[in-house]
Order: sequence, then structure tokens, then C-alpha cells
Amino acid sequence: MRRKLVVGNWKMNGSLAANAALLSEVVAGLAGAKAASAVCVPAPYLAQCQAQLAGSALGWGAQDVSSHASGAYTGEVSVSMLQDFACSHVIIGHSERRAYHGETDAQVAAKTVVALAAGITPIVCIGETLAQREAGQTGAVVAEQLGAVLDAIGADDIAKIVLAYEPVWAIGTGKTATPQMAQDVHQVLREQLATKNAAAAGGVQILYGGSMKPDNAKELLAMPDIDGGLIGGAALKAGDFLAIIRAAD
Ligand code: 3PY
Repeated sequence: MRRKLVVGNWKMNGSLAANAALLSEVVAGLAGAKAASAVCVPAPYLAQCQAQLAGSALGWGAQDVSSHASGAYTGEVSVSMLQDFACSHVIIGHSERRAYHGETDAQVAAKTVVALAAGITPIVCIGETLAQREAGQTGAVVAEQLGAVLDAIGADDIAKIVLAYEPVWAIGTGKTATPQMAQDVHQVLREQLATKNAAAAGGVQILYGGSMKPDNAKELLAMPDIDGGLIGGAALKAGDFLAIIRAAD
């Protein structure tokens, strides 16, 4: 049985005051929730999360990590810095990083290796664009993205990763994949995981991301291979985020 996991991706949003209010409302609303939950916040707010969330049911993490350990990489954040703030998770290869920062499959794979070595759970994002879906290339695109990661990690590491299927056309557009569309891709991803480690593949949490909201979460989360959500805009409102976590119960 896989435990459901709901992760908020705050993207580049927040302020000290707004975060404090949001986090305390979410933590207060989590009592008795069965699903695991976490927020991935802009790096400057990791200290605030550590101070406010330590000992609570809400985990915290970052939205990216450098593949380099340290040095002359202006603007980057290393994995040891994430460890300093006790991050449980780090999002890697979000489509916004792939699109706006030119992140390649090879870089995503390298970052995944770095996170795993540091004991931080990578949430590896993969997904196709609208043009790729319309051209019937969804399966090939996600297989290539996941394949790059699988080639870089050991078979034992399969049990330590989280995948997020985020169709690019459903991110920030209000469009959502139907539950069956998402399930079909999740199932194929799990089969691909099994080629590397059949025993561990059944335990890997595969999240759906892309405009998951309170009103579509239940249906999506009812699918057999959808193990949670990576939540964008709805994670910025405590009531919406909590409703999705409850939908995962
Ligand atoms: C979205 O839902 O918009 C996301 O990008 C989640 O990562």
C-alpha cells in the first residue's frame, strides 16, 4: 500500500508574513490527515519553514538544487545548503525550469543523483508539451525523460525517488488531464520503473501535477497509480491545499 503524498509547489510566491499565516493554518488543519504532505518553497524561506514546521506533520523542501557541490555558480543553491535547513524533499526538473532555464534530461539526472546522495527525496518531474501530446509522442517523451534518470541512479535508489507526472499543457493553464489520461501515463511510468527494479516499482509514489484543485483532486487520486499531487496555485490557499490533502485520505 502506497501512502498518498501531497506536495505544495509554491513557485516564486510568498512573503514572511503571508507564509507564516499560510503555514500555521495548514498545520492546524492537518490533524488526523492520513496523507503525507510537504511544501516546496523558495530557498530564502527554508529557514522560516524549519523554524515553524519542525515537529509538525508538514514537511518542507526546495524547488531546485545545484548539481555542483560548491564553488563559482552564482545564484545556485547546493544540496548541503538544503541539508542545513533539514529539507525532506526537493523538486527536480519542473517544466518551468526545463523551459525557462534550459534544463536538460542530463542535468535533471545529475541533480537527482546529488539529492539521493544527500538523503533528500527528489521529486522528479516529467511531462509532455501540448504539441508532443497532439503528435502522439507522450509515451516516448516521458520514457526518455525518466530513462535519463534511471540510467544515472542505482537499482536500489528506485525506492527513494518520487515521480511527478506534470503534463506541461496543464501547468498554470487551468487545464487538467482527465483521471484516465493521467492514470495511463502513471501506469506506463511504473512499468518503466519496474524494468530497473521490479520489487521497488510498486512502492514508488507517482504524483500528478498540473492544475490539481479541490474540485478535481478526488477523482484523480482515486486512480490506482496516482499516489498524490504536486500542487501549484491551490497550495497558496490553506483551505484549498487542505481540501486536496483530505481528498487523498
Ligand atoms: C501546477 O500545478 O501548476 C504545477 O506546476 C505544480 O508543480
